[in-house]
Amino acid sequence: VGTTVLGYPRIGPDRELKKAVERYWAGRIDEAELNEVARGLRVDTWRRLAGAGLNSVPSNTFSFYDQVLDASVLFGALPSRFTGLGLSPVDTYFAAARGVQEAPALEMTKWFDTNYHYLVPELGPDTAFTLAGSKPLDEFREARAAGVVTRPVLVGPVTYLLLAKAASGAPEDFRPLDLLESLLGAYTELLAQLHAEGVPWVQLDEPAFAADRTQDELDALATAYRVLGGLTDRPRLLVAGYFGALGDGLGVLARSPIDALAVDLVTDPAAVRAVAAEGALRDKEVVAGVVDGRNIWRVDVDAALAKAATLLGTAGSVSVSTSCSLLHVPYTVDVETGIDPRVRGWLAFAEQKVDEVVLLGAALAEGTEAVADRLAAARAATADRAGAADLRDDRVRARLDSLRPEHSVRGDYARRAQAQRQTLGLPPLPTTTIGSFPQTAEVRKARAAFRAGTIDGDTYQTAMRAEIEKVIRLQEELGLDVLVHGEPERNDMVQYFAEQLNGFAATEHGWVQSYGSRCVRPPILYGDVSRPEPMTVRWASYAQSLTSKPVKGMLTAPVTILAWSFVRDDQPLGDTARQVALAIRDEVHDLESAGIRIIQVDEPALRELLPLRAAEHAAYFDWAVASFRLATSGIADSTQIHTHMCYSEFGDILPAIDAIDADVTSIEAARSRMEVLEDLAAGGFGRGVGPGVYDIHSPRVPDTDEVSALLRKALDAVPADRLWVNPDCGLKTRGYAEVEPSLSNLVTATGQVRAELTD
Ligand code: THG
Ligand code: ZN
Repeated sequence: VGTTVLGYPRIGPDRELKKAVERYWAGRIDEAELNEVARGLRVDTWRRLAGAGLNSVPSNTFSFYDQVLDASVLFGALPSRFTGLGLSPVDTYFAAARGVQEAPALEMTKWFDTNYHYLVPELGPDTAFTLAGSKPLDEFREARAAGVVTRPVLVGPVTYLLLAKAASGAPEDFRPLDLLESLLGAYTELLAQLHAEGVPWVQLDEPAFAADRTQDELDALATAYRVLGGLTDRPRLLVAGYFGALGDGLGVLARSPIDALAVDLVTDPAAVRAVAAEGALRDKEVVAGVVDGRNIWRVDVDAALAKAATLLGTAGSVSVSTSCSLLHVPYTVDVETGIDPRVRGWLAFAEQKVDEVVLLGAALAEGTEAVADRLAAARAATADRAGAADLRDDRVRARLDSLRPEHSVRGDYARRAQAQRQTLGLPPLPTTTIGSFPQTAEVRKARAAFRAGTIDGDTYQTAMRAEIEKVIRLQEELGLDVLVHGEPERNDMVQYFAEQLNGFAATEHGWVQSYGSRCVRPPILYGDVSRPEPMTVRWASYAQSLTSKPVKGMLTAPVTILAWSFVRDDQPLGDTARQVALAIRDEVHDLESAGIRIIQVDEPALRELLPLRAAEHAAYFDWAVASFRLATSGIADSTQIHTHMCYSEFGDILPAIDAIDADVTSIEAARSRMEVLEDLAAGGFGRGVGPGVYDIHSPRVPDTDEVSALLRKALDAVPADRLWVNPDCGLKTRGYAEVEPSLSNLVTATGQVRAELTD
C-alpha cells in the first residue's frame, strides 16, 4: 500500500513566494534571488513530504504563477505576442501572465469549481507543440540532489486542450482538441527524456473528465492514453481524475495501458463501486483519494479506511492519497493559535493531511492495531466535532423552520419599479459604482493599526468616517447619481462578514493561492450561522447622512460567502446557505429601517459553485436562488435590491440570474463590448441591468466617446428605463489617479447619451 498526495501548496508557509515574486516585479530583487527563494521552498516541501513518510512525493507542483501556464511554456505554445518581445524566459513568462503595454495578458479563468485561477492557453491551427523547456526534468534532478526521488506532475494533454481557447483569428471550425496529435508528440518526447533520467512515475492530471464530456472528447482521452501508455520509453503513468465522478472517463482510463488511476472518493464516494465494476483495473494500481484536498476538516478515518479496504479487493493494488492537490488548503494548523482550541482540534491543513494519508496507509498495510493510538486520537477529534453542542443554534433552526414560501417572495416587479421610481427619483441611465473605492495606504494603515491595537476604536472610527466623507464628496462632485460609502473598513468582503457572524472562525496565516501572487484567507464556517448585531448599518447610515442622493448599502450574498469559505461538511450546502441568508436578511431589514433605499447584495461567485455536471444544475439553482431570495425579501416594494456578478459568461446561469429577482443586476460587459446584453435580452430578462462600461482590471482611463459608444450599443438591447451605467467591478485595486478621470468620463458620456434620448 503506497501513500502520496496529488499536489502541495507552493506559495510558502509565510507567503515567501508571493513576496519574492512581487519584489522581483518591482525590480527590488534579481532573478537569481527569486530563484533562490523558489528553490528553498521546493526543497523544503520535498523533504517535508518524504520526511513525513509518503512513499511517493510529487514534484513540478511548484509554479511561479500557474501550472497551466507552465505547460504552455513547456510545450512551446505561448502566443508570439509574448515570445517576440525579446524578454528573458522568466520575463516572457510573467508577460504572458500579467500582460505588458504591447501585449495584453492571457485570459485568466477559474480552475473548475475552485477559487484558483489559471491562464487560458490560446491555440490556433498553426500551433506546433514542441518540448521547449525542461522544468519537470530540472525539478526532478533538484529533488534527487536533495535526497528525494519524486513523481513529476503535469496537466494531462486532454485536459490541457479542453481548457484552452481558440486564438482570435483561428477559423470558425477550429477546436483546440484538433491539436491532440501534435501535443502527444511533445508529451512523448518529455516522457522519453524523463525515463532516460530514471524518473519512475509521472502523474498526468485529467480533471476535465469530472465534467460532462462528449463522445469526441472521450475518444480523445482514449487516444491519448493508448498512445502515451503504449510507449516503451516512458516512466509508469498515473492518471489523476478529481473534483467529481469521472463518468465514462473511468472506463476509458481503466482500459488504457496506463499503470495507475487516481480517483476522488471525497466528491464521489460511489467511485468505489465504479472501480469494482471495471475488471480492467484488476491489474492496475488505484490511488484512493480519501483525504479531502479542498476542505480543512480532519478525515473520518473509519470512513476512509472502509473505502480503501473495499478497493483492495477489486484493484490490482491500492495507494492512499488526497482527493486532489493540496493547493487549495493552507499549510498548517499549528500556527493558528488564535482559533478556539476546540475548533482547532477538528482541523487538518496540508501538513496535517499528509500525516493523515501516512496514517491511513499504515493502517491498511499493517492493520489498525499497529496504529491504534493514532487512529483513536483521530476518531476522538471527529467524534468531538460531530457531538459538539455549540455547532447547533436552536434559535436559528427554529426561525428557519417557521419561514414559509411567502417570506421569500417580493411584490410584482412592475409595481416595485413604479414605487422605486417614485421614492428614488433617478434620471434615466442612472450612474453608480460597484461599491469599493481605492484602498489608499492611509486606509490600510488605519485598519492594520486598529487590528494590532495601536489605535483605539474612536480613532479608527474617525479615520474611516473621514475616508467615507471624502468618497461621498468626490462622488457628488463627479455627479454620480447613486453613491456608495467606498468600503474603507473592509479587507476581503467575505472575511469581513465572516468576522462578524457567529459560526465562523478566522485564520491568521491560512493563505491559499487564488491566482499568481494573489492569495485569500478563507474563513472557516464550522457551526450554525447567526448575526449577533448589525454589521454595516453604522457605515451606511453615516454615508447617507452626508448626502441627499441615495447611498447603496453593500452586502455579500450567501452563495459567495460559502464559495469563499471552508464550509462544514456535516449538512447539505443548501441548509448552510439558508442560515447565511437569514443573517443577511436581518442586515437587509436593518439597513432598510435605517433609511437606506438601495441595497446591493453581491453574488459574484454564483457561477463558481455551479456543479461541473449539468444533471446537478437544477438542484443547485434551487437552493442558490432560494438563499438569495430569502436574504432579499420581506422589504418594501420601494426598496431597491441590486446585485453584482464579476463575469460575462452567463450562458449557464441566465435562468438563475432571472430567478433571483433583483431589481438591478450589474455585470462585466466592457471586454465583451456589451455582447452579453444581447444574451440577457434574448433570455427575456426584464429588470434593470448595469453593464460595466469600462474594464477596471486595466489601469487605462476610458475616454468619453468610448463610453458613450458602449452605452448606445447597450441601448440596442436594453430600453433606457432599465439601463444603468457603472464600471465593470469594484475600484478597490485601482488608484485615484485613474478612478477620478474614468468616472468623470463615465458621467460626461452618460450626459451625452441622455441628451440623445430626449431628442
Ligand atoms: N475574495 C475572495 N475570493 C475571490 C475574490 C475575492 N476570488 C475571485 C476573485 N475575487 C479574484 N481573487 C482575488 C484574490 C485575492 C486578491 C485579489 C483578487 C488579493 N489578495 C491580497 C494579496 O494576495 O496580496 C490579500 C488580500 C488581504 O490582505 O486580505 O488582492 O475578492 N475571497
Ligand atoms: Zn466584480
